[in-house]
Amino acid sequence: MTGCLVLILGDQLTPSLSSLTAARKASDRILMAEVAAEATYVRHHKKKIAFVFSAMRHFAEELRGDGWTVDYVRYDDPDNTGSLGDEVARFARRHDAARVVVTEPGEWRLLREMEAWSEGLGRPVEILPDTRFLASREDFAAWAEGRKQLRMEYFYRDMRRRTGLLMDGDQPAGGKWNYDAENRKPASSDLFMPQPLETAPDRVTRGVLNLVAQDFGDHFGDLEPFWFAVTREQAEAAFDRFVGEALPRFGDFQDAMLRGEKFLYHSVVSLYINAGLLDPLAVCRKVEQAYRDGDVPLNAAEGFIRQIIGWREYVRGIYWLKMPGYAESNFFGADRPLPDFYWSGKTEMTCLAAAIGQTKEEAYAHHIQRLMITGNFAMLAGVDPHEVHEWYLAVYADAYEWVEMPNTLGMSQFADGGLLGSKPYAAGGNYISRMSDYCEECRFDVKRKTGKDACPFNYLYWDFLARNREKLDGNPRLGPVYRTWDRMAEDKQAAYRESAASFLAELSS
Ligand code: FAD
Ligand code: DLZ
Ligand code: SF4
Repeated sequence: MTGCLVLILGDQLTPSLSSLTAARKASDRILMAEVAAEATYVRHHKKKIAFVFSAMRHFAEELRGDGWTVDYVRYDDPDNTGSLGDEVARFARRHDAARVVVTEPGEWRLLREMEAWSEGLGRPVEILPDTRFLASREDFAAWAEGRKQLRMEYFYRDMRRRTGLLMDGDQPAGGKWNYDAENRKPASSDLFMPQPLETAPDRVTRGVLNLVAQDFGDHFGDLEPFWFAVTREQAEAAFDRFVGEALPRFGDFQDAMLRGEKFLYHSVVSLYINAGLLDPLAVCRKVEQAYRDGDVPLNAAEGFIRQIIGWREYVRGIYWLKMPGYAESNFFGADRPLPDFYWSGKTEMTCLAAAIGQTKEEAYAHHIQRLMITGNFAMLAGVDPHEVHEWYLAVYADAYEWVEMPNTLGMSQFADGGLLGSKPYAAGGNYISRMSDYCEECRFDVKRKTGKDACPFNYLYWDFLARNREKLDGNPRLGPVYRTWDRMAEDKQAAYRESAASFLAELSS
């Protein structure tokens, strides 16, 4: 064969992918492989593996229908070597491919592996940029160059100008760049609650579900009911349902949490965008159109678009700018093992039980649950940020390191010392009580500050601040908080710290 072998990864399911656009149907072959190395480098949630494998199988069929020659290696193929590098070697040799072409992966570990492939293969491996992002790695590095602080807000404004999204001439629609202040309303359970579109598993997905049940039965999470979209058309239908039913209230209730309502007004599309089934710019254009048509308010449209062209692009930029060192970040030197209840959901703290419980069921929790419940607790309790990172990478269907790691180590654990956020997202029970109904059915009392029945978030919050004072004292945004602590009577301070010490001792045992 004189052509190329084009490797397509499980999160590269996009017809306009750079490796596909560079390839020729007549002479090149596509390789896709379900491999143990990718399915187990962390113990991914069962639903995540099922989603990736089923979406891969459907995409391979789409490519074949479009005239491509595709070699597809199933997980249970007896000849499957179990790693992408070995599968590439097997097929490159079998077809005597002139070279291997691949779009860069979303994880640093895999990029390093790929860079070493060519030597063993004895043929060139061409790694192309991933053009599915608005800002290339170089664009982000140029933006970051010379800046003292890398604040998302300024990056986001550049992305608005560049895309023209929600711009009226050179001014932001409505006169403001950011409507976040309007997006912090608590929800109440009697509101009409939209649900994400559920896709019934077809024959291909059923086959994958059987495989995952058999080979990944000991991984975290419930496999069924499985309702994720696994093709572009299905994902688009799910997104259209969101725009029609949930988007109008997305902004208002973006930070709210309710018992029994796993999705509220969120889109539940991150897994589709990250796997390549939905195009990030196209979904933003649809949302802008809904605003221009008068179907959704500006705070909803802006809030949604900011998450995608702002946060999503920004965290990817940070990841590639700071890796590999970023993975080692541990600003507070935290070393507590991740509590077992992160895997079982068995805890008397209702907020954590709810967030972890739905994570187990759906491989999904929305942003504030990830940030202010599971993330906040781990940081306050001093859990090793690398254990926290591995947990997030494993349990969510949308998790790939480029997006998960900066969100976890940077935004939620402040392990990068403030590169990504200007202060730690630390909060006591009062915040959770204001934004949710969790505390109404909790064995702990959110109003109590110390003692056995007090909400653990209350004393852990002060203990965290006191324990890490040396590291945080210079942070201007924490000045008022430390002044409050300093004004507290000594016995009250001691009570906070004692309650925290006995809670943490019990947690460790
Ligand atoms: P919506 O609330 O409907 O938001 C719309 C879209 O905006 C999302 O689909 C997503 O594409 C994008 N988005 C929103 N917030 C972020 C963000 N902070 N970073 C990047 N994109 C964002 N997101 C992932 O895609 N993968 C992860 O592995 C991941 N890990 C996270 C870990 C932690 C500790 C935290 C705090 C956040 C993490 N996020 C991650 C960001 C965010 O929580 C999810 O993108 C969001 O909850 C997905 O649900 P949704 O599709 O309903 O989003
Ligand atoms: C997440 C995942 C899983 C579970 N399995 C595979 C697989 O078998 N084959 C594959 O090509 N990709 C898989 N993926 C996605 C990769 O892990 C992902 O491409 C890298 O982590 C880079 O983002
Ligand atoms: Fe969570 Fe505290 Fe509220 Fe219980 S009282 S749900 S532990 S915030």
